[in-house]
Amino acid sequence: MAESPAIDALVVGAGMGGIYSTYRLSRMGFNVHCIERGSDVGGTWYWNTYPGAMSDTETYLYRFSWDKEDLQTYPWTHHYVYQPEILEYIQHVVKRHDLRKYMHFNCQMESATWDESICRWRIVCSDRTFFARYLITAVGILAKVKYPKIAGLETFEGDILHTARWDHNVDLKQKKVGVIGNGSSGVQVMTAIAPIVRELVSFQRHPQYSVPSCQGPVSPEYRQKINENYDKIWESVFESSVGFGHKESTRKTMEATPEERQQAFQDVWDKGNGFRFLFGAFGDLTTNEEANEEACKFIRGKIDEIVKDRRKASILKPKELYARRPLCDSGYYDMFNRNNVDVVDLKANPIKEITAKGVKLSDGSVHELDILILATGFDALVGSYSRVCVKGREGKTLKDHWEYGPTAYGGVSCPGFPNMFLVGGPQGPFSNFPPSIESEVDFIMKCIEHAEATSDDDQEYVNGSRNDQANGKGDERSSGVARLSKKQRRVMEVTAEAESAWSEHCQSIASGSVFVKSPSWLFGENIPGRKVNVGSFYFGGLKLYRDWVKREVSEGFPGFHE
Ligand code: NA7
Repeated sequence: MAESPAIDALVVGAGMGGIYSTYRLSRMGFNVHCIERGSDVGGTWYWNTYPGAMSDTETYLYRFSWDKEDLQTYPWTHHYVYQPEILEYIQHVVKRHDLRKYMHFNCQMESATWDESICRWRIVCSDRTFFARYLITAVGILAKVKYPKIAGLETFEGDILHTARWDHNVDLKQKKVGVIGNGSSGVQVMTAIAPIVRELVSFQRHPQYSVPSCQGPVSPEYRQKINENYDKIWESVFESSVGFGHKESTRKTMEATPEERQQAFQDVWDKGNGFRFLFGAFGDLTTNEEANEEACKFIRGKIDEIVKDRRKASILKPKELYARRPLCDSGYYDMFNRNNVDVVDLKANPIKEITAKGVKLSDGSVHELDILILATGFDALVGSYSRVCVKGREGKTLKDHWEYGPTAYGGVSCPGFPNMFLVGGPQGPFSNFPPSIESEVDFIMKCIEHAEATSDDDQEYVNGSRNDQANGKGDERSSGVARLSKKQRRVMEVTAEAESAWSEHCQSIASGSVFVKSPSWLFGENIPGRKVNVGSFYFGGLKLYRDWVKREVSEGFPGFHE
């Protein structure tokens, strides 16, 4: 196995978080490498290639904010981007900034161990070992696929497809298709394939609230307006709570008259987007159950209007609060008006088993299928870390650290894991993902700059190692590291107290929100046996997160050891 020379930083993952981290570190003059277990860049958008896969952030904001020229010139045609275009955009960014030269594909991190004697992470990968001073894990929040445990699944004789591992060789045309799961992935895949399959059955456990996306082509005038205002637009995104580019209301739902409420909901329904619906009409839908129920009534009313078949409409109408990650769609409810589409209420009639021929329900009925699609989601947040053994100081593992639920200071740092930074880790901001990733990476880079600034004595060593790298010379682990002085071994490591305070802060904000009232992947409740962790995200919003980062930086990183 190849043993790579010691490097300044290793980035794990070449999705949007890993790409931005690699970009920043390379521009800071670091000797950075980026490994990716897939065969190319893209992360989520490399793996999730099912029909209909689309970002529900509007196109102009599903971008990196830091390359204005590219923002203004890169072509896009519709209000939302589908997976192939997102992947192309990501590949384009990597090419434009010449980042591929730092990347190793088909390379999986297997373990990472902090080596106190050399003040570095020893990262063992499938085909090489790195010794890195900084370890940045951008391994994806929704990367570990969740397969359901259903009796007899392996006996099914047709094709089984998971939305996150799509096999494009399987032809859906005129096939009898069943879909288990109706989250974002299920809603998108069903809406996309309904017109081409012979029969489509949605095996639905919890019904979902979904609003129109209002996908459609953009006019040249619209694009020009965006281009002219990009600076202001990003400014307002970073000053907002969820970062989706729409106005966030502060108006209280119950202070409006019933007519005003109806109109306000209708306005955001007409404009489209789940986040706009949840945060744009009123400011208290996620904190006040009575207000939330008003939104529920509105959407249930829409389902009744749209879906003609009363039985289907009744199954599709959620009874719980509107308290999961909001969804939007391109005609999901309307799809059930097609004669070839049906929905089965698994709450009333659960799946008994999967047989060779299809899905057998508890009442004994069997739905014969050619293809079974699993849109059953992910082991979110911690799932990606369960594949690897990360050992920090004194042999403490990340698994030990997360025994009572995943935590990370500002979403990026854990006590006992020096110089390791997580992108998209637990307790990061719950918002539109690209600006959330950028905010975290910006914080991480500030931490690294701070660590470097406190190591002035390093200059000779650091320059030496970089020169060695540039000259293609040997392994500084045996040469350079021996020259390290105590001062040079300063690292960024958060204190246990600071992390617990952050964690309590996350829990207290989440406890005041309706999100915790509905079981979902946000709190790990989709994984049987997993302890529910209400503090798994920071629900304070993007602006407050960034304000907190600014304070942390200006006050000299009080959360970290001296
Ligand atoms: P989600 O949102 O976790 O949805 C998974 C769906 O699969 C959901 O409807 C689940 O029903 C259903 N599910 C999971 N296991 C089973 C079993 N055993 N039986 C029946 N139904 C099951 O994943 P997605 O991929 O759609 O979306 C994840 C995120 O990606 C999304 O929020 C966006 O941020 C992008 P349940 O609701 O648990 O009853």
